[in-house]
Amino acid sequence: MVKVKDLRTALERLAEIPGQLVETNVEADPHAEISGVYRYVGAGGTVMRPTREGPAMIFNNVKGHPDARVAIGLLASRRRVGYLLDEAPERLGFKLMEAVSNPIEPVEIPQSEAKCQEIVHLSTDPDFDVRKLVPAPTNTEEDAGPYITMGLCYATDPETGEKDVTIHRLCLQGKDIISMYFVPGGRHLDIFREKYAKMGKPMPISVSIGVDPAICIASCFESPTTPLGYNELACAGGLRGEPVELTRCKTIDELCIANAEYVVECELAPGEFIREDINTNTGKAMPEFPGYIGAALPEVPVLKVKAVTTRKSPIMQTVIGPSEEHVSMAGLPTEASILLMERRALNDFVQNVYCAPFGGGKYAAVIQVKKSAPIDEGKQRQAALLAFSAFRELKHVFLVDEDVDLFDVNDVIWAMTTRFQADVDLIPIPGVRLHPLEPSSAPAYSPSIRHHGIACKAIFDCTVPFEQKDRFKRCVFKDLDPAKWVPELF
Ligand SMILES: [Mn+2]
Repeated sequence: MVKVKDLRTALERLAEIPGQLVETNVEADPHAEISGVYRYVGAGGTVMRPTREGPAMIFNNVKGHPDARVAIGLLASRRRVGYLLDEAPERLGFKLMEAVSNPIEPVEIPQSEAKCQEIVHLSTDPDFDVRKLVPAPTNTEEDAGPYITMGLCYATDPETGEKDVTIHRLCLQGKDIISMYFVPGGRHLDIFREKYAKMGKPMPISVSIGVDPAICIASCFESPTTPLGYNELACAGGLRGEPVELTRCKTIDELCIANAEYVVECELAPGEFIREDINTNTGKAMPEFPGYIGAALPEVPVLKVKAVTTRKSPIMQTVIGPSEEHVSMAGLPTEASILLMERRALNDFVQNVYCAPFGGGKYAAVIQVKKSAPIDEGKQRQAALLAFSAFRELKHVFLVDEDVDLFDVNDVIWAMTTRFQADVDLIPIPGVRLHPLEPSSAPAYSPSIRHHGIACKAIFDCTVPFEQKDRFKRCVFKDLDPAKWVPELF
């Protein structure tokens, strides 16, 4: 198998595995068609049905962009992420937990060795237009415009010199103008942005697109697992066992990912804002991970594009917000964050964690525990409380025993059906801050909610009380090797 070190080698590896990658030479319009097609091919996640788990896909013939290709759905399957990170799918949370605990800092390589600068387009060129250079899809016909959905935004704290990398939704608004959305609530780049704004200085940001999938996943870690000052690129280094390579940008004082397909070199203008749907007036931004289209905001910060650099024949990477790809990117770091917290507090009481697709990777976690003695009764609820501390955007925790397959949502709901009584096993936690994109967390929905983005979180304890375990034994079938009868299936 080819070693994965960038987007191209990731695609090469998938091409070696049956059913993991398809290509089309039929022309596709980045305006609504690429996402429209992939919805049927393999988006999954919280996308409206019909959709399914399927292969990743490459569009070789992109309307208006003769030199480019577009890759989508690279991470839209847990099994596929396993192939790309060299790990069994059910162990991915543990692999990320190890990586984030054993980071390897990125290194800088000379520009002459950085593939991302094979071609350089400067914004001082009179023909420069980021919309013509970067084939960013408009995901639905209502969207505010073309969005860079897989851009690794890299910037530096102007006071401490500390670095951060995060993925933000970036809308191409003009020939050298991009709007940048920050979810309110102290995202690390937003803290940097406020510091630059106070100094009245533009903030250099490099946006690297089309990179090693380990970087896309590691960049989705958040506080408290990766607090302010933790460069998530070091976690990507930990995942691969070698450092991420960076190089110096051409026009701004910042580094970018050396093997990226595209780098958009930008400066965030202090005190400048733009209405997100300035070009469409639809009131809509783009499809977001909870499965609904995000509202266009009246005021979002403005990036001034200074240059676009690319590899030769670059491959644009994109994601459908509500797809399984988001579940992988957000959910795996969340699983790792919860596991890390549980290990520290409760040793190995928690067996595994699954941030299931129905929560978009953020809102729902299934936690599997093993009660071995009377003293373990109640520890499962302590485990749930720890999970809420490990990740603040968690809404629902489902607790199951060791004989339930936590990755099989049917098995989890079976546990809820036969091991759960709502009056004693449903634990509501009202008035807790959640996330602005979750639409039921709004005063209009419930009188208990004081502000938009506050929720009644809940624990669903679907575990058997320890002293009653004997009454809840699942049917035991004869242990044998089925391959004797149907070798073609096993
Ligand atoms: Mn961070």
